[in-house]
Amino acid sequence: MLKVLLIQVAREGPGGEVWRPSRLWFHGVTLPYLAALFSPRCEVRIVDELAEPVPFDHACDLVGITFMGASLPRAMRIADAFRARGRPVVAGGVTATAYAQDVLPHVDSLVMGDADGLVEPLLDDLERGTLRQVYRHETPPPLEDAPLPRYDLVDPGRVGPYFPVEATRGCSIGCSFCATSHFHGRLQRRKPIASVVRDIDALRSRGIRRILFVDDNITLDRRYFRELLEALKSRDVRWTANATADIARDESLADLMAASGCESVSIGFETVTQQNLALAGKARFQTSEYPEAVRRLRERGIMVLGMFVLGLDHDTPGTFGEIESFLLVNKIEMALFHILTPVRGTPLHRDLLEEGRLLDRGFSEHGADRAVFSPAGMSGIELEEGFWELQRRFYSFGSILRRLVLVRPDRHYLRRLPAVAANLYFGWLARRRQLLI
Ligand code: B12
Repeated sequence: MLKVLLIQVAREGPGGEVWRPSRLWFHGVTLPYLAALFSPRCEVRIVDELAEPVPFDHACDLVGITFMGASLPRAMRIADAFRARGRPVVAGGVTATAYAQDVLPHVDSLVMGDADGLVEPLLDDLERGTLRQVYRHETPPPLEDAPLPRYDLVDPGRVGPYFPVEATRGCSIGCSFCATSHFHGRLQRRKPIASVVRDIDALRSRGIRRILFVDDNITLDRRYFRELLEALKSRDVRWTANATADIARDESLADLMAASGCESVSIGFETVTQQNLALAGKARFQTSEYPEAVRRLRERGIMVLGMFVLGLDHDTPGTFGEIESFLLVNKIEMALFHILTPVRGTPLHRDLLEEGRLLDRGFSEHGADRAVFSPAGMSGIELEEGFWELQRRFYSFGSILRRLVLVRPDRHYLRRLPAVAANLYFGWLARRRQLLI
């Protein structure tokens, strides 16, 4: 049997160090899923660098690496190091695909797009010594045969309580800045509900009851989403997922979410300025409907994590305060802010390139706290400073008290209290100007 080592590369700090949290609360399904694709012919070891160091001397026939955003330079150094030890290296994933020309000089092969259906030919070629530079599908493959991820390879002592499950891949909305909706051709593919339930049941049999759906937009096809929720109802799990701001328009759907164990949703609000939404290709949503959406979820005990991108063209130095007050007034439990990153292959990247607004700052700057383009309504410094100030103010003690503690108690009050601990931790990070990962 071939031996394969699969590595998820972490991001480096300014001094080249890798910050390793004591526990990975959330993780992706990439490694366990890839492990399942390789397993029929290989003995697989997976290493998430956020949880353990890279074992450079591990004896294996192939090293597979996956990475996101600012981890690219480190991933390339890791690839070089394995190749220097005589190990062939294959890379894959959204970032590797978007930046293929930067990755190819450092690897033996690159899988662009989904690996489903490409692992067999890759292994055949590896055994024959004829690895190709690029493996890719003409059209994204269906997910009918998606295997059960190798959850057994993940150490629950280091990871969790949330375990990742994938139901769908891709999103058809096509926000101008989103890497994955363009990566998957603005098309959503769905796993059969039976396969999703199989994955969840495999986790339940390991005593895991908390599920993170890693899907870009699991709510897109409402019929499918409802069917999935019906199947979850009897399974006694707690789940969280990405959702869009229109999710609570239909109150019966919100009821079903609560009844199926929905604990929280991450909503891509992106902005509180309607012109920005239009600019980002999300004009079908209305910022004016955000408060009602939050209220409907809140009264059902579903917490909201608001996700925002900063630096859209209608953002000004006043935007940070507007977002903060929206979050305070609506008592939103958590929020993640991200300065826009123009990823190659997205309309945002194309437009900024045409307008001469891209800054040549290197990949290690492609993090949530860096402006790698010239914003329209403020300077890059103002954007970066505004990012930290917003983070610090939102997670300040006063804000936590107003949003989570000194609120009129309802029957879900106690369920929200664990969010206080998460808020305090984020506040501690913000005061040190440190990103979560
Ligand atoms: C879960 C998740 C996380 C988790 C867990 C990460 C982890 N360590 O596992 C957390 C929250 C930690 C995280 C963090 C970040 N993430 Co993230 N994350 C995701 C998310 C939602 C799901 C990943 C997943 O499980 N996908 C399902 C699997 C099955 O699909 P897949 O990974 O694409 O893999 C398939 C193929 O791509 C291919 N493939 C992938 N890798 C490889 C490797 C080899 C060798 C081969 C052969 C094939 C292959 O085969 C797989 C099967 O077909 C994706 C969005 C998405 N839908 O993918 C964003 C996403 C990958 N993240 C992204 C980003 C930007 C980040 C952050 C940089 C955000 C930040 N804070 O700044 C950080 C960086 C973390 C780090 N230090 O590296 C972006 C990447 C965009 C880009 N161009 O770089 C994405 C695409 C989100 C988006 N829409 O923009 N993330």
